[in-house]
Amino acid sequence: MADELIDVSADWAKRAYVDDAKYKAMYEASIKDPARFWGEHGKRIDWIKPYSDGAVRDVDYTGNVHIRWYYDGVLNVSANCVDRHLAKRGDQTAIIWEGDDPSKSKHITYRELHAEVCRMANALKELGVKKGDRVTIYLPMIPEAAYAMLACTRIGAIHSVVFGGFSPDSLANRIVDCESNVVITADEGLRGGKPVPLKANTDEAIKKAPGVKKVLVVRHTGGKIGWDAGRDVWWHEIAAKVPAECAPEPMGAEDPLFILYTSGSTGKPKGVLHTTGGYIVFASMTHHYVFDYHDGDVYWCTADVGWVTGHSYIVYGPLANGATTLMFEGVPNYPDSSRFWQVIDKHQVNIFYTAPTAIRALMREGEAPVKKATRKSLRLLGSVGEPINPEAWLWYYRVVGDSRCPIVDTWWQTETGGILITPLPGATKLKPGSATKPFFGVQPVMVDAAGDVLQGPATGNLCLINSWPGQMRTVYGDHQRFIDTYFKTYPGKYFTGDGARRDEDGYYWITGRVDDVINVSGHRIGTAEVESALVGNVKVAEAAVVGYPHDIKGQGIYAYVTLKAGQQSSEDLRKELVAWVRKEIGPIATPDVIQWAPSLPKTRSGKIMRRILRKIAENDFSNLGDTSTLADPAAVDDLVKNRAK
Ligand code: 6R9
Repeated sequence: MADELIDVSADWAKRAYVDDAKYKAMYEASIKDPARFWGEHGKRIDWIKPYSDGAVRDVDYTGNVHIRWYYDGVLNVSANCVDRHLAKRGDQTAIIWEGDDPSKSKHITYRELHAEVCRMANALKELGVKKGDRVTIYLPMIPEAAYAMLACTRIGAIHSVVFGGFSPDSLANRIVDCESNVVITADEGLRGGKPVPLKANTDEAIKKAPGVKKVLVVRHTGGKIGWDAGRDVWWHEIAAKVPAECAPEPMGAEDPLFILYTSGSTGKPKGVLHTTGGYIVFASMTHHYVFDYHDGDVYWCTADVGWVTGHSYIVYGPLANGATTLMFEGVPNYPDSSRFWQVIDKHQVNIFYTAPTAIRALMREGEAPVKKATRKSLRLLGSVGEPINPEAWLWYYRVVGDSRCPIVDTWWQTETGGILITPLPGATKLKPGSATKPFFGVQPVMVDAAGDVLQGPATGNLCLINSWPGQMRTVYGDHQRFIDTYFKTYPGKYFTGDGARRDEDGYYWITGRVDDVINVSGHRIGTAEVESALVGNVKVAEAAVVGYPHDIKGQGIYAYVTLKAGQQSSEDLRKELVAWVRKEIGPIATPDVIQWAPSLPKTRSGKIMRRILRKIAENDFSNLGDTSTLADPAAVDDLVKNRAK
């Protein structure tokens, strides 16, 4: 079943930008002469000073690693996402906002977007923000999040968006790491009818991030908040005073655009740095081809702007293309599990892009909530964030898309800036569960543990050779960590951290992370982060965290905890530790299972044997492998015997 090939209807293919032959020709050209290919496609963006032919591409994956694209060009991202559309589509809707409360929605035209972005840019200038400064954005899914991002790019400030679900501590760490002096937040967010105390969290975070001098606050729910008159500024008050015009700052193509923190296998989250020219070319081009975006289409990506998917495919890609992009504040099951499909009918959505975890959760509710809406406007479906199992894929295809909408299963990462492996609708026959083929310019290779490149059908670690313009340039403030994380394992290649299989048709099947990163509901969590939160509790001596298969979330978080001497395990303590991790990191890191471990299986050199812990968490005791190298083999027996239910 997993290998059945699904073709798109002839009607559908007629409208598509590319067919199979065109994909092959363009792909070949992109690999044969990348500088020429990307030199041509870079022109889809407006440049204040065009890049020269010789400056399209300058990449070295060895030594100190440098990646530069369009490097002598000058441009401004907000001008590309807003100003350049004014003449032709000033009155077209740029953003449809759908509130958490189904009775609340609004349309923002490109002309209105221009005024709001300019006002916010002027407000930031008033607060002392200058070109190159870092601004932290901690906002719910409201249009002001897009205004804030675009306002930063307008004046050349570097934004760092922090997901509204992160705790005050996580927010503080991110503010401190990039040394932002200004935070943009809201009184509260709203999800599923419940308020999220963003301003209170910000106040709490700033106690640990004293460098913050100004907080710009959007009034959203009108909820009660604390106020520091010397520091806090209402957005609506300053907006009423500043002009609705602000000249876009000319930026070098390689000037930083934004930082986005993401979890890795070790240490604290890293600040992934993207730069201006290459990122916007790549976000715009992938949005155009992967979603086959045509003028007038209504496009909806359900991600949060706190993740890279929200950056590239709610804000930058769609707006650079003059699209109508829908921004949804709520959750899939509020007021009920028909919400997504109701919103699709309400706003006549043509292209819908969501995550497998949402599909699996909605699938569990059966077909009735889907059938409550016609979904007639739908033309294309997309998936992102984690592998989609064929069962969920087929349900999405048959039930949601009525077997007439192709699905684009898009594989990519925060680090890649945009989609790298994906079907192109109209060109690529689909296989449920496979991300299929590389996008233009992308050269995946399968590598075995020894670093040898595998040919033909193969299973191995997924690496990329050959850069693409949207690639991250460095880890903010730590270039050595960039080199060590991505280019050391397999010298000369970018290592993704994912495992994959390439089948006999050259299709890629991503199997998931091969490092110590867990993908929970499409969110990356480093096991090291959860462990460090756990051992931060005074009652905990040691902790080891692994992922295990979870029906809805894809992977769940399984924590083995060794208590300090004198501490007694109990249901209350379990709850206390779960609450502790939620407070330290945020609800996305909530451990699903805590198993008390009198001791953890370790090698004689003291390394925790995660392979064994993963097996036990998976309830698979058949092949625990060689335990003879363990310092204390009895530790394993105890864990097996007491495996948590
Ligand atoms: C865009 C995004 C990246 C990790 C990535 C991989 C997993 C994303 C996927 C997928 C299988 C897909 N992933 N898309 N796995 N099929 N279509 O999610 O970025 O949050 O950085 O996560 O997500 O494991 O390495 P990010």
